[in-house]
Amino acid sequence: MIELYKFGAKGPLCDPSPFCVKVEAYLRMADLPYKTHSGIQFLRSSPKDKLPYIKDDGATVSDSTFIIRHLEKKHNNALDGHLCDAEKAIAHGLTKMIDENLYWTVVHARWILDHNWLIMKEMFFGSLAFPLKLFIPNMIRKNVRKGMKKHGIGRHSDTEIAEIGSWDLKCLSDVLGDKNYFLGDRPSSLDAAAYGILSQMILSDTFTAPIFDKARTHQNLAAYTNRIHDKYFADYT
Ligand SMILES: N[C@@H](CCC(=O)N[C@@H](CS)C(=O)NCC(=O)O)C(=O)O
Repeated sequence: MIELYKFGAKGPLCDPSPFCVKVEAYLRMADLPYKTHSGIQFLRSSPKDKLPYIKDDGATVSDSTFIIRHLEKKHNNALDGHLCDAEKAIAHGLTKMIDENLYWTVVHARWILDHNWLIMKEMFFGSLAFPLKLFIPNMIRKNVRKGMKKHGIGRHSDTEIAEIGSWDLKCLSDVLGDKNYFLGDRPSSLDAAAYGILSQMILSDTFTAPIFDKARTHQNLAAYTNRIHDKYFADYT
């Protein structure tokens, strides 16, 4: 049985990490049986110090992209087997846009916008013992800010970061159009990645940000996210 290590459900989201949601959505869309282990402590046992990772028949695979490639290979291209090479290329390109670009606008909205940071602090560090809770959360936030600067996204203003995200959202909305899934009538790994990020932006009302408002203005993306949620994640309300 595949074992998925993740942070753990928050409200309607099976996980606050888009990458953990991506892998879980893949497993559900491909109808592969799995069980989950939830907790921030699994960061310590993760080979790449990040979540998600999986254990599968004695192999440990870390990073959502490697996990999905591993599962596709092992299970006869369960989700992407019906795609032609050009569609596979589109799926790859859009998935990387989501993972490497749009993702950072969610990180920015949650960790950097002050009103959301207050919520994050309570949500993830509220149970820390005194006096750890006085400095650990701020230290981690500082590291996130530093990482964003090194990446480059952190050098833009709040408005510019939201604008960068809005270009990606328009691109997703235009590709989806009025189709059921991004590449037709059947889900592909791109849908797992898209649901991973869009669920964070559209389904949860814990955090508020201009980029989340923007996501909801794309009616096809909002309807799509709710549709995927109802079909594959109805057990999370
Ligand atoms: N490229 C990785 C990214 C995973 C990732 O960034 N996970 C974040 C949560 S969204 C994480 O584990 N952060 C914890 C940390 O950096 O300490 C993937 O696709 O799985």
